[in-house]
Amino acid sequence: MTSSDLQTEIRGAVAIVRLTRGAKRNALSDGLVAAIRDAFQNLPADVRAAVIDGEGEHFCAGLDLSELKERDAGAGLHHSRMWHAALEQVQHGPVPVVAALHGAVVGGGLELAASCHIRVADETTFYALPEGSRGIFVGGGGSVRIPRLIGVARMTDMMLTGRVYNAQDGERAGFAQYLVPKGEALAKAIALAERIAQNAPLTNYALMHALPRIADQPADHGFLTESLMAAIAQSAPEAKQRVQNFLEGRAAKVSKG
Ligand code: 1HE
Repeated sequence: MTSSDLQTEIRGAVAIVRLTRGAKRNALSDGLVAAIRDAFQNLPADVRAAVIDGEGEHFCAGLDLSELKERDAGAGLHHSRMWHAALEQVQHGPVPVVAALHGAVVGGGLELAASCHIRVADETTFYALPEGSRGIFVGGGGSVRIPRLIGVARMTDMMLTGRVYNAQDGERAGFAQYLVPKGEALAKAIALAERIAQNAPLTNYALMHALPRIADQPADHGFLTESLMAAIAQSAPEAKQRVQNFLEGRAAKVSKG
C-alpha cells in the first residue's frame, strides 16, 4: 500500500523519506505505516543510507488517534504486528537510517525514531509517551526498543507520569546521539548519511544486523558471533583494498575531529 503522506527523494546514495502529513502533525495512519514499510522495502539498489524526517513543526504525533476504533483482542494484535513489520523494515532493512527530529517525537513517533540507527534532534525536539494518559500501551515495538535507548526506569516514569523530555535532557538520557540548533537536524542527518554511505557495505551490515544481536546475547555467544562477523567482513575484497590504501598512505588518518 502506498500513501500520498510519504515522499521519497533520492540524492545520490542517500534516500530521504519524508512524512508529508504536516496538517495532522504526521500522525501515523495505517496507510502511512504501510507506506513506510513499502518505502524501506523497495529502496533502489544503489541507495546506501537513508534519512527520515517529518514535514512541518513536528516530526510525528504518533498513532493516528482518529483510527483508534474499538478493536477486539485479535484485531489489536494484528494491528500492533503490522507496526512491527513496518518498523522492522526500518531497523533491519537494506541500509542504515538516520532520523532527523524536531518538535513532537511522541508515542508511535518515538517508536519510529527508535527503530532508526542514529537520531539527530534539533533544539525544538521533545519526547513523550502519551499512551499512558490515553489508556493504551505502546504497540510499535517501543517496549523493546525504547528501554535499550534510555532504560526501563525512564520509560516507566514517562508512561506512568506523562513526563516530557526536552531536547537537551533527551540527548543526555540517550534518545538522540546528536543535538543541533533549531532547523539544522535534516542537514546534519543528510551529512551523516552521506558519510555512512561511504562505508564498506559489509561494515554497515554488521552494525545493523550483528551488533544489536550481539548486545542481546550472553557474552559467550556474543564473542563467537563477533568473530564470525569479523572474519566475514575482513575477507571482502573491499576491506583488503581499504586497509592497503591506509598502509600506502592513500587513506585518511583518524583525526581529533
Ligand atoms: C492528530 C494527532 C494524532 C495531532 N492522531 N490526529 N499521540 C498523541 O497522543 C499526541 C497527540 N497530539 C498532540 O499532543 C499535539 O497534536 C502535538 C503536540 C503533536 C502538536 O500540537 P499542535 O498544537 O501543533 O497541533 P494540534 O492543533 O493539536 O493538531 C493539529 C491537527 O492534527 C488536529 O487536527 P485538526 O483537523 O483539528 O486540524 C489534530 O487533531 C491532529 N492530530 N495529533 C490524529 N496523534 C503503535 S501504538 C502507538 C500509540 C500512540 O502513538 S499513542 C500517542 C498518540
